[in-house]
Amino acid sequence: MIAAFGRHLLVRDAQGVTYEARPFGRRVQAVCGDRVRCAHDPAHDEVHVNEILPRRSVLARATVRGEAEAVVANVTQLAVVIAPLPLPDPFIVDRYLCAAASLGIDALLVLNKSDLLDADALAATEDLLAAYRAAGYRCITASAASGAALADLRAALDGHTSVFVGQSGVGKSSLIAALVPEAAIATGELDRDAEGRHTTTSSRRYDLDATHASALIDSPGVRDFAPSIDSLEPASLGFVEIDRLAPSCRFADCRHLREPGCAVLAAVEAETLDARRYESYRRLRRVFNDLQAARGPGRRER
Ligand SMILES: Nc1nc2c(ncn2[C@@H]2O[C@H](COP(=O)(O)OP(=O)(O)OP(=O)(O)O)[C@@H](O)[C@H]2O)c(=O)[nH]1
Ligand SMILES: [Mg+2]
Ligand SMILES: [Zn+2]
Repeated sequence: MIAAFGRHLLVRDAQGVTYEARPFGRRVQAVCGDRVRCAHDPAHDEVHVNEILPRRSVLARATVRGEAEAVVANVTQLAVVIAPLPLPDPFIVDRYLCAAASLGIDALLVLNKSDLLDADALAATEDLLAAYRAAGYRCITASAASGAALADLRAALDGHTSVFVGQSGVGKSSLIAALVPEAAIATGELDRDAEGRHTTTSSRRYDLDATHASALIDSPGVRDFAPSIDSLEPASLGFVEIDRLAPSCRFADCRHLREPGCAVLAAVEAETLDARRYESYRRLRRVFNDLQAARGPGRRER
């Protein structure tokens, strides 16, 4: 499925033909990226989406009530986009990386608008990226406007279904438009906000190449993102660099908060673990606990 606008769906078949469709029945809650079974209703000349095929992955956000809400399905990679402007919120980045870890899918950081970076801004953003590089995440500094590093980006997207996520205005749609001519046309006709700016209002999938082996999903920008992290290992919440240190903690069930002999706290102290990433871990624990509590008594972790 390519896109959903409420109950108005856009689907594409194996031959690449696009159809407008409707969900058949209330239980069919398909999201962008879903593989669906459709039927043509000759009486109304409509295409019906009858069934969602099993999902290999589903990126979900947690609602304030602690419930999981599917955002996109069947992605194999999360491309988290940041830019010098709007100013990056690294906590949002960390939450997406946490979601990727919980899904067991790849994650990639893209710093867009490299054409805007003067020497000072470049140093500040490189500092931010250094913590992610140290943790082992792949980072690409690119520009949709100048075309810089788009070949590197394309290579990192090859063979994947990647969803582009991040704050509004970082250039997700612009990057996708620069990579996929079809997307450039689609975004040209999209809705504008009050200030006349283009802004994406629903997720949409594009083939990156003719073989359908690689695809990109554009998604609406967010102000915040709370991953639905039910399945996560509470000991690390997907922070790969904490994962690596945890076996050295004195206690096997160490939460890395104030336990004696904690290797994570020691690494923060020694400045070998990024203090901001560690703060992000603590904040995410609180979010995780609050969401568990919102879902009802008895589910709060310790
Ligand atoms: N200078 C510069 N501007 C860019 C670049 N990429 C995007 N922009 C501009 O940034 C603004 C936002 O770009 P979009 O692609 O709409 O951003 P988005 O992330 O899709 O935003 P939402 O759909 O609201 O989430 C537009 O005015 C773009 O022209 C870039 O590489 N360099
Ligand atoms: Mg957009
Ligand atoms: Zn510890």
